[in-house]
Amino acid sequence: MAIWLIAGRYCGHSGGAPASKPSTPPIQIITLSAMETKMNANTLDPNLDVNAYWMPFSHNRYFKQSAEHRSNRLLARAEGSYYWTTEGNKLFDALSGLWCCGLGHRHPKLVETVKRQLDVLDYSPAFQMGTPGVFKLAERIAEAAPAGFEHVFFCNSGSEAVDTALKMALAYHRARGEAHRTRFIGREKGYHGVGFGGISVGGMVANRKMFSAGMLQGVDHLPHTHNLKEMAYSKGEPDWGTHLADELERLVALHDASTIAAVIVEPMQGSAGVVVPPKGYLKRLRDICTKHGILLIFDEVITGFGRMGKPFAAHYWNVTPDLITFAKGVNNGLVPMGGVIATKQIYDTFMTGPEHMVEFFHGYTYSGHALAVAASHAALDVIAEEGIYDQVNSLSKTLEEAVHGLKGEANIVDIRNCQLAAAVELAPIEGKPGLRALRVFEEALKRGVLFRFTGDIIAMGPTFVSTPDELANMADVLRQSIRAAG
Ligand code: PXG
Repeated sequence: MAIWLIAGRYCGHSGGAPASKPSTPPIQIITLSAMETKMNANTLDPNLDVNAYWMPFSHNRYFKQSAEHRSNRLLARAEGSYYWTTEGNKLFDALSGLWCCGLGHRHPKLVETVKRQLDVLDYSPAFQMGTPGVFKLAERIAEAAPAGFEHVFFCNSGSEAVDTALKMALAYHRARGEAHRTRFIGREKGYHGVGFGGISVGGMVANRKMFSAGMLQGVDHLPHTHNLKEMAYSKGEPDWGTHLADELERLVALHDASTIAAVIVEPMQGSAGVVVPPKGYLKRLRDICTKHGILLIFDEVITGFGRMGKPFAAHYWNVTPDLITFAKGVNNGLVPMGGVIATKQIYDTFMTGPEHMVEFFHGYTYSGHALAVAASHAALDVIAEEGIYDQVNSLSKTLEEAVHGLKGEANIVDIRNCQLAAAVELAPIEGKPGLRALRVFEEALKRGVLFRFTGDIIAMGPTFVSTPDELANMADVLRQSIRAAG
């Protein structure tokens, strides 16, 4: 079996992906072992007992109820922009895993790098020790970030990254003698993972109400900017809604700036269903934070490392926060990794007290895990070598045309997009919110596309190595699926 790299860009292997038949001669062929080919074969097990696994953020009962309900939902292998189900069906991956595998699945360079790392060093203690690789990676990530960002703290997920950033904000103010700055401001519909800090600043009611007893105190929320009446069918940033950033001034006036540690927002809200910031909104948040000495945290777990056609959304919107959280794309989802990028000023503020003492009482056993680090080095190499940012910028236009071409279909109430992310919002079936999107999701699986649905929104975040034809086909399958779902 051969893997084709066309003009240096990975497009899948010769085992079946449509992009695998190169129109130009491949510049490199890597042969997979026979054993790997065998391992990738159809692994359908009719006796699989699905009961014990408590699936995260899933309808466990529906999934486990019948084989029909999980048809095409057990994945056996992946390559490039495709998954193969245990039934042997091929699915186009319309969300890059869960927004994390933008470079395509099992990219040969990443796979080889991680395999080589396993032969050299597995785990090394994260505290008071290090590896050359993790220091070098921090340097590379800081270099990729906007000017002023010079330090990187590693963890293992977006949720941990958010909790780390919130702790940094509190401790930073304390170290500066402003321990009274304890409040956080998040945003309605925001998603910042599932730690207690993350759900407290997050704005998703379902993720909050069950755990209300454990919420952080002293958290307020800016209004969300998702308003179909004002902005339905916007291409890119909506014209309406910039004024909603001024709500921050209202909260400052209510509590006094001296009590507020940080504002945290996703530059583009991903989990809420690709809610794109209104023009000038982020800049206005930045200005208000600066005016009042409040830290601005950009949660770039989805927007970091490629999806915006720039290293970070901070570059794309030319707005510089004080802390950036990342995860997912940092190593293409290969090994769990997250982190926080801090400015020199924030880091330096911590560097006080006796030199032999710990400065920041925080960290994880697996901070900077050698495998995650190796995968991330390879991912950063691939992003540069394959011109991923240019590729995303050009594909984004195709995605915009493809999804907005669905306008006019019955049961669609909004279509929106931002760089290589898009969403189609459906009208809910009366009294049964979420059911229409579930039906569309299932119809699309039958037609060979794996979408993400949340509420009645179908979200798309295709891989950076998708082809224009694949994106057009994805939109066409969505059209057919919406029609079939009725
Ligand atoms: N912050 C943001 C902005 C995220 O999008 C997290 C934090 C949490 O990351 P972890 O690694 O702890 O899951 C996320 C995660 C979706 C979807 O369908 C989005 C996420 C995860 C799963 C699904 O949009 N975002």
